[in-house]
Amino acid sequence: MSGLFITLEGPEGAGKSTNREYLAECLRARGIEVLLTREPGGTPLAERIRELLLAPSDEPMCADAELLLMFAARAQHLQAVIRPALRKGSVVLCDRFTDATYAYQGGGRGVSFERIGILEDFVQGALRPDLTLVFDLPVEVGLSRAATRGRLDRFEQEGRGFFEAVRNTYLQRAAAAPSRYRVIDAGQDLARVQQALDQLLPELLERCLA
Ligand code: Z5A
Repeated sequence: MSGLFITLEGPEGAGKSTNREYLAECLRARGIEVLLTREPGGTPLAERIRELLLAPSDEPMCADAELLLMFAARAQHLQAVIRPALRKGSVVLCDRFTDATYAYQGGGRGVSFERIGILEDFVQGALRPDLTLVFDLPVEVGLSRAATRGRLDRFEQEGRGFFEAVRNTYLQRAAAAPSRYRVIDAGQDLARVQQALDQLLPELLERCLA
């Protein structure tokens, strides 16, 4: 694979989507081919799985069903979108990936990390993100940003303890592998978050052009 695989992670309302667009513009302005995508989703089939995952329902979804649907969507996304783009040499900027599974299904729902790791190896083989940007912010700030959007999805209906566990899992994973993760303070105003991204750009460009 000759491209670069960058994932954007973080709890609810962290500004991943907003900053994904900003980063893409910065890279494209320097002539770099960028593919923007997201999980769960990124292909028509995976987007249908996303709808199943996010829609509130009277039938509670068990944790294993949720986990397997995440990886089913990911398998399709990898095969149809991510691997072909990386083979072409593009930079793939993906809004959430398997770190989200560790954070939400692992930290949030209590599925063992070992179990998630088995599916990660099965679905991804050796493929892991080259770089992961974790947009970190206090849970209450993220939830208040999300609340301005109206109707809450199935995850957004969870309680504060769930999101604290999600946030802590991201921070623990970042601390355990600092060469892959960069943690960005996403609780600041947007201009400051984007200044922090600007500071990361030289490293990103170096990796893109390597
Ligand atoms: N999920 C999972 O459980 N397991 C998995 O393996 C995967 C996902 C892959 C859908 O993800 C759900 O799937 C997600 C986890 C689960 N559920 N939750 N919760 P998603 O990424 O599509 O959903 P999301 O995290 O809810 O996205 P989001 O809330 O839209 O967050 P965001 O993309 O990080 O934020 P944003 O849309 O860029 O910004 C949110 C608002 O805040 C918006 O009005 C912005 O203008 C504003 N904003 C952004 N930055 C700032 C700053 N710095 N200051 C002030 N306001 C800001």
